[in-house]
Order: sequence, then C-alpha cells, then structure tokens
Amino acid sequence: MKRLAMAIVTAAMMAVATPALAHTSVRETNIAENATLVRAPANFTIVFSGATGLANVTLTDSAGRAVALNYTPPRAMASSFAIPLPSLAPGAYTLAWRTIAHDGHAMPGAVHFTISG
Ligand SMILES: [Cu+2]
Repeated sequence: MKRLAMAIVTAAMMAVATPALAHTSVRETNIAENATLVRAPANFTIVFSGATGLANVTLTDSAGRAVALNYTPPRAMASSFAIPLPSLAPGAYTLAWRTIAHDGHAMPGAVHFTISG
C-alpha cells in the first residue's frame, strides 16, 4: 500500500515536471519545489522552455486560503514571468499557475514551499 502511494506520488510529480511534448515545460523557478525559505523573495520567477500564455497565478496558504497577489499576467505570450510576492508569514504555501499553450491547451503547474521565518 505504501509502495503504491509512493508510485502515485512519483507519477504525479513526473506529470508536473514533464508535460506533453507539444507544450512548453518549466525550465526553472527561483523557488524550488518543497523549498524552505527564511523569507519570500521579492518576486517568484518562472522560466518556460518557450513562449507560453499565462492565464492565472494563485498563492494559497496551508489552510487553502488565497493570499492576494498584486499581479496581472501579460496579454502577450512570454517565456519568463516575474510575479511580485507579498511578505509572507511563516507557514506552508502553494503557488499555482495555469499556462495556455499555442494550441489552446491549459497546463497547470505549482510549487510548494515553506517560509520558516
Ligand atoms: Cu496541446
């Protein structure tokens, strides 16, 4: 049972890391998955393998409450984005986004991180 759960988690992580070939993939984020940071950087930066549309970005705390972001995605496609972050209280957060590929398909992505304070 434990093995199965691990396999599912691994598969889910791979699905995030390697989206379908026709789509852009995440090259780099300045906050690594499961990172623990003393404080939030001024911006969350994300670099994709090619130009993509960014439909929306959300930040939620460990209780699932939305943390307000002062950010509107650009209308034009781009290969990198910088999302200003507010100062964050210690706790666990999920930064999630949705990109729109050239073919119109939406691709979700997320980074989970903890602010240790
Ligand atoms: Cu597609």
